[in-house]
Amino acid sequence: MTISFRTNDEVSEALSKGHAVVALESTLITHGLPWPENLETAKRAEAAVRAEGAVPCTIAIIDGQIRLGLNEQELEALARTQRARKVSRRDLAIAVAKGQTGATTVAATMIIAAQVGIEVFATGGIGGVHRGVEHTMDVSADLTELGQTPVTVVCAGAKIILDLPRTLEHLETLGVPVLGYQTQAFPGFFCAQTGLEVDERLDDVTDVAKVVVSQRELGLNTGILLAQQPPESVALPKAEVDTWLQRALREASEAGVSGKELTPFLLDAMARHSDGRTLEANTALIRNNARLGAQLAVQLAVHNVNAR
Ligand code: PSU
Ligand code: MN
Repeated sequence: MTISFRTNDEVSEALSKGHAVVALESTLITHGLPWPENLETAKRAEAAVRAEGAVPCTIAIIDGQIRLGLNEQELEALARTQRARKVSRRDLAIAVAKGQTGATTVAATMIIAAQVGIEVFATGGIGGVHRGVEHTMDVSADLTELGQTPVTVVCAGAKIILDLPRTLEHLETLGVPVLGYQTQAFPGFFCAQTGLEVDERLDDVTDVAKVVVSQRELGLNTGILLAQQPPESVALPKAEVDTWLQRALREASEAGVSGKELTPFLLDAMARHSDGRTLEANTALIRNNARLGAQLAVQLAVHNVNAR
């Protein structure tokens, strides 16, 4: 059996010419956001990448085929389907072998991006160490992947639903640089401030590109986390978010939700409790991260041309 890996023409051409490409994930489309905001957000993230002069590459699995770059119909079909598998590292082989349709998480998107040489990937907020980890051992495979796959993940930090201090500790253990773009504060998804800090604040995309290049040249082979705060106009105060989150966490425990269902359940519950305010913040920060990811990819492409 040969694994089918299909890259669309635009992405193939950009990769072969060394042009800027930004990977985008698909779990946020199928499991992170409701219809129709999910499709709208996916399209606007792609548009934001293009506006900066880079090529967007949304990654998903369609009928067992690993796809890099989706057309409009495919994106819409994915946004509408109820039956996409949430595919992280452990699910990849199963989804491909069984011919399933699947949406790739941060971890799975990183794996696929790295295999074709895409260095930059933009998302909303990464997964991490869950609250109550001492009972559940629930630590997102996103962290493990960041520790072993050389892709820069542009995000608004980690999701506020998580145990953020432990998430940062784990990233440190794994040797993942945590960079703050124009911020010293480590953001928590909808929240600009979490009381935590990044390793290093960088105010200029060219300085971020230099770190990415050094990391590559040193052969360190871990990912890099590039965090920026959510746009000020949509960022939500942590105290308010905490009330919605406590309610969501209680509901999850009453309903016995755990494992891969937990993150989608909490995001959905918080969107309801906040009358859509978390949803508004979520979609805006994804676009914002896509824009920064594209700026970084463009800088890296310039560097690569000069280095030839
Ligand atoms: N970012 C968002 N919404 C999401 C996710 C990220 O704005 O839904 C997804 C990502 O795909 C991430 C996943 O990899 O949530 C984490 O899931 P878990 O905690 O089960 O590892
Ligand atoms: Mn988990």
